[in-house]
Amino acid sequence: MFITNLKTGCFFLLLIFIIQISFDVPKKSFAQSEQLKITKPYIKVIGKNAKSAAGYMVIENLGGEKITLFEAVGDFGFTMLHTSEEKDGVVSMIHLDNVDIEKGKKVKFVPGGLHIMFVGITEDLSKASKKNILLKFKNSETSFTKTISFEVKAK
Ligand SMILES: [Cu+2]
Repeated sequence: MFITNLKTGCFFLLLIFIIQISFDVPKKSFAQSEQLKITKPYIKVIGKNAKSAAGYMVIENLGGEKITLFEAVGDFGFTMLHTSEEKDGVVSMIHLDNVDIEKGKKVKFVPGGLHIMFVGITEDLSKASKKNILLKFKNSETSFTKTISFEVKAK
């Protein structure tokens, strides 16, 4: 009887411990990702079976410190962070390792400027209505992710 109680006691202690661990970790990253507000996410696709496309959105930093976007991941091709620059009438794209969003600021990914570049696209995006993109962010303490549903706007 005592042994059974001891075993049961240990089991419940372990269970409580496991539950605490599994709740502690997501709570922190949840709080971090809540500091970001992402609006108007969409992917502009031109034509059928396009091999490349661009993603746009507005990221607002509601937190108390700088947050950096360092990667975007989709399941239909490779992604990069780009900005566009016009020089002597020629528009070229520049690869970025990071995009900083200063505290209290909004950073707009818009046509002709910042964008998520999708290349080597493996499916006909023009047939999709939405695509999930995983955005990876970091601040001075940690890194965290946010999955955003991007509306596909095909032309
Ligand atoms: Cu680009």
